[in-house]
Amino acid sequence: MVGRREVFGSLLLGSLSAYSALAQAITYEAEDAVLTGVTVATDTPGFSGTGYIDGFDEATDEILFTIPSETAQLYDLSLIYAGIYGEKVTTVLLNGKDASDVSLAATEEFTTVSAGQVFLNAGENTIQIQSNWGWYLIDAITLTPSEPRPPHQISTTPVNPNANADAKALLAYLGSLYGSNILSGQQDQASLDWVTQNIGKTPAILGVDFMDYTDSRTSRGASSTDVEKATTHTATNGGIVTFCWHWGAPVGLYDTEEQPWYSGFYTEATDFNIATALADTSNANYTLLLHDIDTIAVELQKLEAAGVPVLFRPLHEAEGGWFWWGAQGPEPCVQLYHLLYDRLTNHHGINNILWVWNSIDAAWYPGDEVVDIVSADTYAQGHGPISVSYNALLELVNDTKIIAASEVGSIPDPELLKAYQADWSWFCVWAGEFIQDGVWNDREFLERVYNDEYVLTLDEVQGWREAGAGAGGGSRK
Ligand SMILES: *[C@@H]1O[C@H](CO)[C@@H](O)[C@H](O)[C@H]1NC(C)=O
Ligand SMILES: *[C@@H]1O[C@H](CO)[C@@H](O)[C@H](O)[C@H]1NC(C)=O
Ligand SMILES: [Ca+2]
Repeated sequence: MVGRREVFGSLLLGSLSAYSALAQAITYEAEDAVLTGVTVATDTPGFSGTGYIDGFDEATDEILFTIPSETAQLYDLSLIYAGIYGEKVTTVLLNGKDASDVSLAATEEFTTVSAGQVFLNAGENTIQIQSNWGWYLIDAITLTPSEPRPPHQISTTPVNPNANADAKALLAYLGSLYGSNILSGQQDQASLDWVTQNIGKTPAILGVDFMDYTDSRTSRGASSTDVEKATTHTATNGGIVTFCWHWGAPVGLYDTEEQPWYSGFYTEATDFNIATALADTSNANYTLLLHDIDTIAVELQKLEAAGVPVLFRPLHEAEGGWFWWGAQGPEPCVQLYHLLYDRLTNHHGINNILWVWNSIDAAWYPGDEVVDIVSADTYAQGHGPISVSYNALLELVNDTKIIAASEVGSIPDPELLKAYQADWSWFCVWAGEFIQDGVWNDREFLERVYNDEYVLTLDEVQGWREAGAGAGGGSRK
């Protein structure tokens, strides 16, 4: 229990309930921890305890705290630091793994910054603060038992007022499971089949792509049967489908050896400029965008006619900037999203779509009135609950929308999802190596996940349409 002291002067508080609520925040002084390559200093005023730690200048420098916890429990972790050398980044490890980076803004005084949540085991735990960029002062860390999250406030009414019964039932079904289960998902039919053949269970959700339907690709020989595969997965096999769209730029593909046409959704493979194209509606490139959207509309109408609602995730990972639709910043991207929504919903009257948005940054958010579900794509290895992204999305929509892990490399561990209250509605593992190489997800782990009660597979989502209709779209959970 070295270095432990109560943060709040609990004896000064009058009421017992206030005492129990506040007394649980515990500070661990850095100067009392095990130090490697760093030193205790006292020159900068405002620290707690008897000093703070300076001298993070080598990659191996670290502070190691030993933290007892009476029970296995989730805590909010904060760092008290001073950024007197400017903006930096530090790395925090829990029990020697699950590394996460914490940004430290430049400050003149000691300041508290959130370092996310940590699930401590009963007994002794370790928290390490490792150099990363180095050059910051660490005074202490604090741990506070996380507040139980209040009940979710999600809406299960589609944003399109004319959404059809299939779309309504699907959103209501997802809402009825939210926080109680996660649906398994797999990108690509061949990879989904690999799971069936090797793990003995079939993912509930098939992820497919509108990539190879538009002119700049079909004119160069591309073709796709993803719409047929999606129809079979839902109409014949009783599953659920999600479509992304690696939208090849309609024009301006470099089509060179380094940047071949089939990479045409990447910013670096085209000089197509989304801001210029959207600047006026008489522009030839604006017309080309509409033409591509109209091409996808034909495919969506086939799915609608076949009774297949679509979790549609266009303009994904926009905030990363690596796709042309995100290359000119948030404004043209949000404009393109509204154009897509309006063209498909109002012009074509397509009503089987649930609209899945895929960036976390609020500057990119297209608005509550055009988004049914928010999501994030994350490729961290090691089966963590991705709780930092989950909590950021929760904040983005104030817990009013369902949240999905729309692309992952490693599947989050169901035990950690529950412990961290990271209530992702579904996960979708990306295709090929991510599911098959034994590195992102090893065989033993896949067998455990696919047999976990918390994880729903194709056999367990049979009848979702009736269950969703029964759950009643429009309810709030
Ligand atoms: C349309 O985009 C192409 C490819 O970036 C570009 O060369 C062309 O100038 C654009 N046309 C207009 C009218 O802006
Ligand atoms: C977020 O939701 C809570 C609970 O419904 C509500 O009290 C609060 O006003 C909402 N905040 C915003 C910013 O919408
Ligand atoms: Ca201190």
